[in-house]
Amino acid sequence: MSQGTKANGPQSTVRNIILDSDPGHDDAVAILLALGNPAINLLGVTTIGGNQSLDKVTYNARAVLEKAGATDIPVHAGCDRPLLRPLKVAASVHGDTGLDGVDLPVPTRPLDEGHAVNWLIDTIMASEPKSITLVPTGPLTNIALAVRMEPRIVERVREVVLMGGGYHVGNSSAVAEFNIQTDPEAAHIVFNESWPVTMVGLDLTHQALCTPEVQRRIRAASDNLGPFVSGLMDFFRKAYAANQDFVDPPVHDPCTVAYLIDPNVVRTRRCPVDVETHDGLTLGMTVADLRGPEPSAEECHTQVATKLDFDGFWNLVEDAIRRIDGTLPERA
Ligand SMILES: [Ca+2]
Repeated sequence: MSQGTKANGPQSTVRNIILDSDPGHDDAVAILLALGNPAINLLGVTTIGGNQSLDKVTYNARAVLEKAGATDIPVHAGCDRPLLRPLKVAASVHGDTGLDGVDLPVPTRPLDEGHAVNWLIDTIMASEPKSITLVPTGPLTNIALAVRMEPRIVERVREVVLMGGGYHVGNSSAVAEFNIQTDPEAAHIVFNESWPVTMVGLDLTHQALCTPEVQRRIRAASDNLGPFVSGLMDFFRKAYAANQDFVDPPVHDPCTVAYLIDPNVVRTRRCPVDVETHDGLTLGMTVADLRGPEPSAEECHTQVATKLDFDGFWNLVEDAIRRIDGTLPERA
């Protein structure tokens, strides 16, 4: 499938996005949702050490694009560790490869040259102002470094829609989520820049459960990506049952892309959010101030995702798989 077929003129409502990710089972679904929805134009994937080592997640990103036939999408490798802290990968959730549970195709497209941070800066600065949305679904190290190296990207990016954090829920600790706690200093930088930030956190993504019924539908959607995603979910289901006492696994990362496709699928509330960087009980907590009336966009540049339209979300995922694999039924 070629991304060039998506309408992308000045009047177009198609969103140009860059996925900054650490695939990862749910990152893989986010990539497929971005590829398979006509409202999204995926400009490229940048990678970040997180769920697994940088080398492994970068290979996984390329392999997922290969599986989807999207070898026109560039992949640039980014930082292999957080700004200040050692990387602690999430092998218990994503396995030794980072994408355990499926056979990955060997990527035919070579890894693109150039560090992800340089590519992010160059791509954003060469584009029309406010034409690119950043979608980080891993630790925020690459994005924070890009801001420090070229502060003008803050004005130039349309918005940042990230998976991370939570206002009432944690998973790495009682109050902190994995992506944010992995590099809290980077997250602090990203949340405190003036660009619009939407935090799609655990409060929202724990509603995106891949139930057995959802998984059956996805498996039957096509012969290629249907069984592929279902295989990923088989592993994810066992990992979440063993580690976090979930009956069905929450598929976090594609909720960011779903929000960009249709904000009715992912509801938000505007509120100040900051990140705890002090070591101790609350390291990496995203502190959302939900007191008082909801502030305006002029008063507050951050918002948090609150309520998922479960059926709407999974319809988008199934639809994307069908569109990529060419099994989308013609609609009257
Ligand atoms: Ca991720």
